[in-house]
Formats: sequence, structure tokens, C-alpha cells
Amino acid sequence: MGENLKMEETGSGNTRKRDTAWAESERSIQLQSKKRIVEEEEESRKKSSRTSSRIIELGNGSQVVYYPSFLDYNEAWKLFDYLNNHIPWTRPTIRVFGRSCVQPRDSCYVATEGVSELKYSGYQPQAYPWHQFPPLQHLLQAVEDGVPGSHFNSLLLNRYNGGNDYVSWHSDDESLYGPTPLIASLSFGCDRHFYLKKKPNKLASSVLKKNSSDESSSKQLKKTKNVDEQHSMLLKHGSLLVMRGYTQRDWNHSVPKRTKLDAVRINLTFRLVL
Ligand SMILES: O=C(O)CCC(=O)C(=O)O
Repeated sequence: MGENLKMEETGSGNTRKRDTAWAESERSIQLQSKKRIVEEEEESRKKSSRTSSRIIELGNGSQVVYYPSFLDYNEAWKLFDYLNNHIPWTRPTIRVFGRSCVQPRDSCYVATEGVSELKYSGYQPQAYPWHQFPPLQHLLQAVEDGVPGSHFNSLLLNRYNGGNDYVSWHSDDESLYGPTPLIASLSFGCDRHFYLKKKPNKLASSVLKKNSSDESSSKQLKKTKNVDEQHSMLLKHGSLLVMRGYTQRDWNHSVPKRTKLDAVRINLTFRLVL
């Protein structure tokens, strides 16, 4: 009988051990599934904030889309540090209205091997390969995934070392981008204002200029110049701005000086050279 009791005790000891092991594995499954749910919720929160956007219709087939939190805030600061320290920034001499001047910001250019060379303001930047900067390859992928139908093979980087650095009115209407380029612009660091201004309507201006001896026409011409449509937006750290349709043909853009500001802003514009 003593033997039987021993066996029962041993038996119930094993059962208890099994029960404990089962309870532990159940708890670990529950914990893992809770962790997965939290991760999925976090991922979906990131995704929905990445995709939440504001569309600005500029008319006549021009459109701008602004994604205020395209990148996670902290990830974007890590990327800022990487870009600030690892990109071979230069401040080239360019030609503006026939005069040489130092570009009022640092820049760098990255492009897929074999794409046509970029030239702007009389300056042809050296094209660095993507593989030299793995974080840029990841960003390229993130932007292509986030902007439906987009594909890019080049990237112009700008660094504004304070409020005296700027980019003046221009459009990225170089023929190598085709008539309706889609340009995606990521911002890091200090917030800066971005302006869009409608290009003057050449036909209307020239017709009005021809008749400018007539007083009412000259008033009309003045009016036409004054009613330039303009939009301004604050480009925030981690945001994405997409310009598409005829925005480059019909609109100029700029990031003006901001005195009293001494923080750095980095901007990446992804483009497709055709
Ligand atoms: O810094 C920006 O947001 C604009 C940059 C820009 O206009 C350009 O690269 O053509």
C-alpha cells in the first residue's frame, strides 16, 4: 500500500509538473500574441500617420500632396544625424542671371548609373552611387512604397545651415524629367516655409504688353502681375511633399531666407530622369 501511495504521489507530482508547464506555455503564447497585437497596432498607427495627407489642387492639372508625418519622428532624427555627418556636402559656384555666385546652401547628388547627367544653373554635380549610402536606398524604397505609382532614379540633397541659406524661385522643369515630373521631397530638422507661385501667363502678358500704350491695358497688366497665385506651407521634420502633374511647368517654388534662425534643415528631392 505504501508503494501504491508513492506511485500515486509520483503520478500526481508529474501531473502537477505537466499542468505548470502547460500554464507557462499558455502564458508565453498569450504574452507573444499580446506583443504581436501591440506591434501590429504600432505598425498600423505608423502606416496611417505615414499615409495621412493633404491635397492642394493648384488647377490645370497641377497638384501638391503634403504628408505631415511621413516618417516616424525619432527615426527621422536618426536619419538627420546620418545625413548631416555622412553625406559629402559641397557648396558649388553656380551662375544666376549671367553672374557667378556661391550656391546659398550645401548640396549633393545621387543617381543610378547610366542616367543622363543633371545640369542646373551652369553647374553639373558629380553623381554618387546609391550603394554608398544604404539609408538613402531605404528611404527611396519607403517613398516609392508610400507614393502610389512613383519610381525614382535620382536624388538631389540640400542642406540649409541656418536661416541665411535658401533656394530662390525656380522650377524643376529640366527636359530630362519630362513634361509632368513627379517629385517627392522629404524634410528633416528645422521647419522651413516653402512657397509656390504661379508662373506669369506668357501669352496674356505679351498681348497686354503690346497694347500697353492704352492706359486700361497697362492697368490690367499690373493687375495680372499682382494677382499671382501663391501658396505657402511649413515643411515639418519627417514630412513629405509631392509635386505632380504640371506643377513644374506652371509654378515656381522657393524656400526663402529666415533671419534669426540658426538651425539646420536637410531636404531630399527624389526625381525620375527619363
Ligand atoms: O528644400 C526644399 O524644400 C526645396 C528644394 C528644391 O526646391 C529643389 O531641390 O529644387
